[in-house]
Parts: sequence; C-alpha cells; structure tokens
Amino acid sequence: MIDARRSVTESVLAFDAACRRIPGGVNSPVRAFRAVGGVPIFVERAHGARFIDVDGNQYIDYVMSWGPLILGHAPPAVVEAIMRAAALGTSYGAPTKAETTLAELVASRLPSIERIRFVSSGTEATMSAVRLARGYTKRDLIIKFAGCYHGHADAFLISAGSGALTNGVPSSPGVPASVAAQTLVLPYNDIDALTSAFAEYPEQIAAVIVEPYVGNMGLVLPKPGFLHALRDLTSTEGAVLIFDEVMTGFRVDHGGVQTREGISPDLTTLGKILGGGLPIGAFGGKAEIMAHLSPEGPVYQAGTLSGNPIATAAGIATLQALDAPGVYDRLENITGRLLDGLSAAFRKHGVAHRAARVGSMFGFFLSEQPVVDLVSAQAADTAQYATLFHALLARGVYFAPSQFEAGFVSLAHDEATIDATLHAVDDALRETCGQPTRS
Ligand code: HOZ
Repeated sequence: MIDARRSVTESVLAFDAACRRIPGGVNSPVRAFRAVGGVPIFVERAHGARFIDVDGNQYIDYVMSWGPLILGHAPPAVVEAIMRAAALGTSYGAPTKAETTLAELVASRLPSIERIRFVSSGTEATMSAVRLARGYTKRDLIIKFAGCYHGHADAFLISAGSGALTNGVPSSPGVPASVAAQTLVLPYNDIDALTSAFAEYPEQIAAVIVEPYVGNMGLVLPKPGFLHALRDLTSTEGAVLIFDEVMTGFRVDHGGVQTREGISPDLTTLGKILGGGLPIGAFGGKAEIMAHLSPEGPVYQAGTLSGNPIATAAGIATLQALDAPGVYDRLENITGRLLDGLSAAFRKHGVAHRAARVGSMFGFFLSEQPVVDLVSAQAADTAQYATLFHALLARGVYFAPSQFEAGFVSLAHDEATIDATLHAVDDALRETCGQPTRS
C-alpha cells in the first residue's frame, strides 16, 4: 500500500522556487526526475543509510550522492575531520602536508599511480588526463566507449551516459564539430571495433578512456578478456590507457577495478569516495607520463581549490576508515543480499530483468536481453522503471531516478535496512504488476 500520509508539499514548493532561478530547478540534470516524471525530493538532512526530505519523510538511500558515501551519510570520523580542518582555514592556495598524505594513501592502494595530481571534480580529472595523454603522445585522437560517461568536458559529451543519456541528448549541442571529430566512439565490450580503429588511424590515437566497470548506463560489466585486450592493444599501439575509476575507485575494492582485475592502466582518474563526500578529483599514473605535467613539464593544468584542505581531510578520514578489517567483504555480502532479494521479487512477480552487482555497486535493467553495451542497455523498459521508482519512493526507498545509473550500498546499510527495502519492493511490485506469478 502506498503510504497516503507521505506528503511532498514542501518539495513541490521548493522545486517551484528553484525552477524560477535555476535551469530545470537543479544543479545537475538527473536530479530533476525528468526520466521518471514527478517532482524531485528536496533533502533536508541525512544520517547513515537514510535521508529525510523537507516534508519530514524518511527514505532508504541507494543513490548515496552517486557513490562517494561508502561509509554512509555523515559518518562521525569524516564529519570530525571536516570540522577540525575547517577550523584551521578553508582554503590556502598553497601546499599542505595533508595533500602528500592523501597522495601516499592513494598510491599504496593503487600501485599503478606512481604520481598523482588532485583537482576538484571527476570532470576536471578526466579532462586533464586526456590533455596529458595528448601532450605525452603528441597525438590528437581519443577513443571512448558509447554509454560511458567521463564528466561533461567537450571531448566526452559524445554518446555519453548518465544525465546525457537519461535526458536523451548523449551528444550535446555546444560541442564544436571539430572537437567531437577528435573523439572516436566505439561499442563497449567490442574488442574487434577497437582493433579496427587502431588499424584505421595508425599512430594517431593518443588515449583510450574507459569506465572499466560502466556505472553510467546502469551497471554494465566487461566480458571476460575485454579489459585485458584493451591493455594489450593500447600497449602495442603506443596509446595511453586511462581507467576512469571516479566511480569504482575504492568502491569495488581498496584498489578499484585495476586491482580486482590485475590490470595496470597508464593513467587513472579518481573522485567521489576519494573526497569523502566533498568535491575532489584526481588523476595519476606512470611517473614518466606525469612528469609532462606543469610545472615539471609543459602540459598545463591548475586549480585554486585543488587539494583543498577540507576535502583532503575528508578523503583521508574516509580511506582510513576503509582499512578496517572485512569492510569490503561486508559490503559485498550486504549488496548480495539486496540483489538476490530483488531478483527473487522480480521473478515472483514475473518481471523480466537483468541484475548486476560488483562490490557495493549494483544495477538492474528491466529487460529480457543480456546487457553488454549501450544498445542493449537502451532496450530496457524505462517506463516500467519509472513506475517502479515511484512505487518505491512512496514506500520510502530511493533508487536512482533513471534506469541508466548504478546504485550504491554503504556500510550503514545493515541487514534490517535491506530487508525493509525488499519488503517495500515486494509490496511495490504487487501494486504495479498485480498478483504474483508464484509465491
Ligand atoms: N552524473 C551523476 C550520476 N552519474 C549525477 C550527478 C548528480 O546529479 O549529483
């Protein structure tokens, strides 16, 4: 039963006010609920696995700020670190020892990162990594994969995932044709297409950038051998392999996809968990490549808030908390409980679906067919997803307001939270699908 007491009057008013001044009423498009319809929920506060909206409703959160909050909302160790740092000054525009501490913590977890530079967002990280790869190789072309999202720099808004895909403009107006022409787009999981691209553009491809586990068209995982083939081909062809681990870094393992898969990319981009919920990004990798970065080398990159002391403190506290024994096993188990339960509920109510999970990332497509790339992801039933989304929202469960995003579980999601979610899912499916096909 939908909770009839759940009023969202204040969210409606807040959205109206926002729309008058802010395009679409939001500062990042997916938040606007365009893909699922209705009015976005305005948040007042959050703790652990839950947030409370401006009407006083409580939600179990599986968006978790789109990934950074692996410890849950407002974890005491991180909040205390932020407060300690803020009391000492909010920004200096001069170096601090804490930046080196965070750099060492990253390098000890991702051995491919011999040297690193901190920036303020994932977009800055990927944009800078590509510039560095171009400066290093003295080549211009880059390859990305359809449905991967690497932030909103011009070079990446071509067949992009996430909000671009959700809102139906995967290749954005405003990106000059001459810039778009420098980005070759291939299907994810298609190594033959990659081989052909290198044959067609010999010694012209500076870099291949990939979300090694794609989290921006829903969760799509690599076919066996795909990532290793990527590594081999880029090495042979002299192109820089960039793993965009903004979402997966410290999420699927201490060392991200690269340690899980045993692959050493040339450059890696990071963000999200790295800043413990504060704005941060980073790119790093082989010392030989990073030496081309200004002021050691000629490739320019800079930022007033880069290495910001509060974000750095939050990042250090978060990475240290993730060192507690058994953390990643616990995350994997609790996510397994959620996904097993979701799949069982879908089966019970006769809903065609394809579920995927890795570490504490998950996704499910409402689709019959296996999902391996953008084309198969787009075959999912987005209208059915929207119906389910709202039925769950009414029951206090907040999944991503788009079929084309991953979900995230945190250490604050305990068994009782998952079971409450699954109860809501069963109830929501009973309402939206009618009687179960079997009990
Ligand atoms: N691009 C983010 C999801 N992959 C959404 C960011 C936001 O709306 O906060």
